Amino acid sequence: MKSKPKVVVTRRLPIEVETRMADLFDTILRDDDTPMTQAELADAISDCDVFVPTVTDEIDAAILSSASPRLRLIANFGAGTDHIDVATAHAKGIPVTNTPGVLTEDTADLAMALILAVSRRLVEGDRRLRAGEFIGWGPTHMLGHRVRGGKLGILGMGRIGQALARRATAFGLDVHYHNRRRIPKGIEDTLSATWHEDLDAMLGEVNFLSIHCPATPSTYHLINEARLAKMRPDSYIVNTARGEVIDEAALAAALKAGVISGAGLDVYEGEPDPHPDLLDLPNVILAPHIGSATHESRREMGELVLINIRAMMDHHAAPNRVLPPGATFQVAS
Ligand code: 8YV
Repeated sequence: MKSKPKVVVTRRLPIEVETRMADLFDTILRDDDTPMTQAELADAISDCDVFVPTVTDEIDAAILSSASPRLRLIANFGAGTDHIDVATAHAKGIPVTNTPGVLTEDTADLAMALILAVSRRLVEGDRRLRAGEFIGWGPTHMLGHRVRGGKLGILGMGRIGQALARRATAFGLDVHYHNRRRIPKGIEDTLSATWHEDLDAMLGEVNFLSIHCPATPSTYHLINEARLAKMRPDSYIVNTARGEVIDEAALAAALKAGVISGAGLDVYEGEPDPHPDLLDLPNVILAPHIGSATHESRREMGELVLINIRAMMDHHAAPNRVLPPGATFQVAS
């Protein structure tokens, strides 16, 4: 590609990323930071060489049918690509890239923070104090559960799951995991992690369950009413992955009925709105999808978007190509 590619960005990005993009490409940036409507997305994708969406954009087959014949790349700002119909993009010859790796440690930090905060009732305590309900220390006030010595179940032992395992060990948690495939023995040993082929068996054992698998048809509502019923009443669930992995209505009911003790959530099925029943429950922490919300992660995510676009322009394979299941990698011409 000889002239500068036209790059359309759907949301405001960190200013240093926008500045660099504007230097390098013919970049169309947003003035306001609201998610685009489907009509706006269809319009935006119809006239560009590179499209840069985020998790708030639903890039389905209908949007892809509006894509400009010039469209050479969808460079997602974010690691998860469940909001993009990657199979249809692939069939149309449009590569999709993402931004993995750079947000791993920050997201694992948030998962660990939620484990600590929910089991020690930190947010509930803050709310109570502000409401004037702290009338002094009491021997039986605000009791939570001890982290050290507990068992943590990690559902999805990829980069972020492994980063959480490293933190959890330092807090004295015994690490268990369920993953489609067992991770290599050497990594298991380094993480002192025990593999469970059977998710249901792991659920009955753990004090904490932290979700780190992607949202796919096979992980949809993986944690449902029946699986919640297998968990211990003194256990907690943390989700910094995707809301769709948990049946949120079933989770709200389980929390209300005391089937489990609490939850720390950063992601929701109907984002941005959590299930309404969750809003009234004291034993739930509701974070606003901030797993990668550090200046550092967001800058580095922008860097990866730039690198993927530059590689494509130079006729190299974009380094962070995402392929649909079963597809094989082909170098772009
Ligand atoms: C990102 C995320 O900030 O990377 C992901 O998949 O869930 C978030 O942490 C978001 O996707 C930005 O598009």
